[in-house]
Amino acid sequence: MKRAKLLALISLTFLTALSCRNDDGNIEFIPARDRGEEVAASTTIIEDYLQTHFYNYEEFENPPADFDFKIRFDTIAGDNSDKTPLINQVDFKMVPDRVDEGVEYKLYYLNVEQGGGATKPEFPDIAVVTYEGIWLNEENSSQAYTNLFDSSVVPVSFDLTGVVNGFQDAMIEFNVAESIVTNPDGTVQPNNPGIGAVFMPSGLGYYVSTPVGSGIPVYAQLIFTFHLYQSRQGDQDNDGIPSIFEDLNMNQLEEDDDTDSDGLPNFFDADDDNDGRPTSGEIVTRQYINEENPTLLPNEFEVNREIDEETGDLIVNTVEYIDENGNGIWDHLDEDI
Ligand SMILES: [Ca+2]
Ligand SMILES: [Ca+2]
Ligand SMILES: [Ca+2]
Ligand SMILES: [Ca+2]
Repeated sequence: MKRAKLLALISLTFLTALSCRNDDGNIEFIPARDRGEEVAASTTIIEDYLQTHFYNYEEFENPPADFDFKIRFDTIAGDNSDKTPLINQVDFKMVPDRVDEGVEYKLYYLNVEQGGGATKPEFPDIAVVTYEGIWLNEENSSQAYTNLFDSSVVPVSFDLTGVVNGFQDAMIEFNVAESIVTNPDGTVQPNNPGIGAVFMPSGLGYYVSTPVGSGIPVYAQLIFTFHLYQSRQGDQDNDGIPSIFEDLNMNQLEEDDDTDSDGLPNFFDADDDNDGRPTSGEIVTRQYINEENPTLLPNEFEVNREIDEETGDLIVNTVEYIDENGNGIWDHLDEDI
C-alpha cells in the first residue's frame, strides 16, 4: 500500500532546490522559494478556502441514522450560500517552521469533536487514525483546485515524528477515543473519537519535497481530516527513554535536541552522548506491578502506566537517571563517563 509512504516524510532532510528540464532539455536547478516569504502566500490561499467553504456541521448537530461522522467540505454557493464559513468555526495556533528559525505559521484546525478519551498524543507519539488528505492547488491552472491524494478508512498507526509537521501539530490538540469497540467481523469502531481537520501551509506539509508519484504540486497547501482513535508513547530509538523526555529544551520539537552533535537528534539516537555506551546501559528502567503510587527514587521518573491485558495487572514503568561522578550531567548525556 502506498498510503503510509505518502504521508510519511523524511523529516530530517529537506530539498533546497528543484530540478527541471530547460528548453534545451538540460537539467536545471531552481532554488526553492524563501520559506519566510512563502508564509504569506500560503496563509492567503488557506484563508480564502476557509472563507468560501463550509463543512457538514448540520449533520454533526443532528446525525442521520447512517451518518459516518466524516467531515465533508463544500463551496458556499447556490443552495448552500447561507452556510457558516469554516473561517468562523476554526481555531488556530502559531507553529514554528522546522527548517528556518524565526519563520512561523498560523495553523488553522477544526475541532469537531475533542475526543472522549483521557489522553492526548504527545508530539513524538504514535497515533492511530483514519484520515483523508487533500491538496489545495493555486499554482497551476491546468490542475484541479482540490484533490484527494491519500486516505484510509481503516485505522493506521502514524509515528508523529515521521509525518508532515502540520499533522503532528494538529494531532496533539485532540484526545483519543473513549474506547475502541471490536465488531464481530473483526473491524474496530471508536467510541467518541477526536474528530477534526487541519489546514496546513505548504511549509508544514511537503513544500518542494512532494512524494514521488503522488501528484501533489510543489508548494501545495494540505488539508487533512481525521478521526483519532488511540495513541501510544513513542520511544523511536528504543533506548528506554520515551521520546517526550528526550525533548531536552521542551520546545515541543523533536528535531533540535542533539547532545552529541552527531546529526541524530536524541529521540533517534540510541547513544545520546556518543561515548560508546548505549543510553539503555546508562539508565535504570523499572516496573512496579499493582502499585498505584510507587515510591520513586530521587532521580526516577514515571514513564507510563498500562494494564496487562492478560493478567489485568497495573504496570507502572519508570526510568532512573544516573550521575555516577556527581558532575551534574546524567551519564547518558555525559561523554566522559
Ligand atoms: Ca528514546
Ligand atoms: Ca545525537
Ligand atoms: Ca536517545
Ligand atoms: Ca555517558
